[in-house]
Amino acid sequence: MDSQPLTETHDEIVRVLRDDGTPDPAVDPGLSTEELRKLYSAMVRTRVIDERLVTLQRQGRIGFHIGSLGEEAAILGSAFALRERDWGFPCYREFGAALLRGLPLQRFIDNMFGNANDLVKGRQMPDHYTCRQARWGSISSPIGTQMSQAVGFAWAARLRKDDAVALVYFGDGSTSSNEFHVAMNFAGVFRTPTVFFCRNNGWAISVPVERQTASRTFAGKGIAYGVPGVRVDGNDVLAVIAVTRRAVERAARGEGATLIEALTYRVGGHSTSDDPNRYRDKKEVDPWLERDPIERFRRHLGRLGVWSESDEDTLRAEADRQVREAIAVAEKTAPPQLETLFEDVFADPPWHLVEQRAELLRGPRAPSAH
Ligand SMILES: Cc1ncc(C[n+]2csc(CCOP(=O)(O)OP(=O)(O)O)c2C)c(N)n1
Ligand SMILES: [Mg+2]
Repeated sequence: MDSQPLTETHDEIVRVLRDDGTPDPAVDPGLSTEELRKLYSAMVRTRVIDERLVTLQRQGRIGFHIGSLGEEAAILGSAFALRERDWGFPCYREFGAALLRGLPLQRFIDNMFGNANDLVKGRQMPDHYTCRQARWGSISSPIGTQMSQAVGFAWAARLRKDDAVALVYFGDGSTSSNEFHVAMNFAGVFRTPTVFFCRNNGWAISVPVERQTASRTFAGKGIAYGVPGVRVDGNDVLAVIAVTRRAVERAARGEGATLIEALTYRVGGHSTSDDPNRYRDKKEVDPWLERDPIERFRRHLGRLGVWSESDEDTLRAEADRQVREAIAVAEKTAPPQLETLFEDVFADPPWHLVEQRAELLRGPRAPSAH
């Protein structure tokens, strides 16, 4: 695998798990049993948390969630391929990868509630956690912004002779943002150690990929910038690891950026605020349920004899217990103090903010909607 050039045709889709379920030894990243189990557990944990958060939103206990149902292989596999010293620059759909990198579950759930322990002090939407210790960029809602941040980070790392690589996540829709073109161009010219990880999940809210681009592939967009592109089956976690590792190694060697297009599918709505039945035929979803990345990986582990029914039951029960505990703690935590609204911008707040703060604190506090 390592000696093969990155595909130039952009037609080939790299896979490890073949139709008959056996792995292709030429591409298999060769994980140890312990690594396989850890990776699978992280994928299941992500799904369990996702499902619980959707329920919480439906119960009116949190305001919003943006999930990763069906995209766990692309999200977790790519994060798994990073080395500890590398950085991830996420968009809003990769909380599972952040947890794998070391985001504490409680901190994530505190952000979902925007409570007093939320590091962003309840000022952001849910799913906008931050975690520097996991070497993870903080999340901005405007799509694409993280791409120029990742390229800037990677360029700075190169100037400092630090071999850290920056991997940036974005969706198919974000390839139409200014930031994509700016970032790809800079990465191509300066050969920055950046991995562009495009989750092609078929949709950008209600816009299907056919309306997003006339290009045959998203990987092919790299040609214009001198950045090699590669397509990978984004529901095959081992293939995602294989191609991401190659791109990370290539970047660390000083050979520049790679654009990865991971073909996957957004099985759920865009977010809990979206109803995909308004614009998408359910028949389109069914074949993707058959290609569920978690089921597929579990079948592989079962064949290898490294995962049993009882492992599955223990894992799901444990993941469910952990998320419920974190939710119970977060829900009991008070909201941020009102005066925190006035912090973090001015060292010496101007007089009008001092007055507004005093006025706010004189009045009663309105109850939360959640
Ligand atoms: C600059 C900007 N324009 C529009 C939006 C509204 N918006 C939020 S997510 C989204 C779709 C993004 O789709 P994609 O990049 O494919 O990512 P996905 O949600 O499918 O993971 C849009 C248009 C935004 N957040 N920022
Ligand atoms: Mg998309």
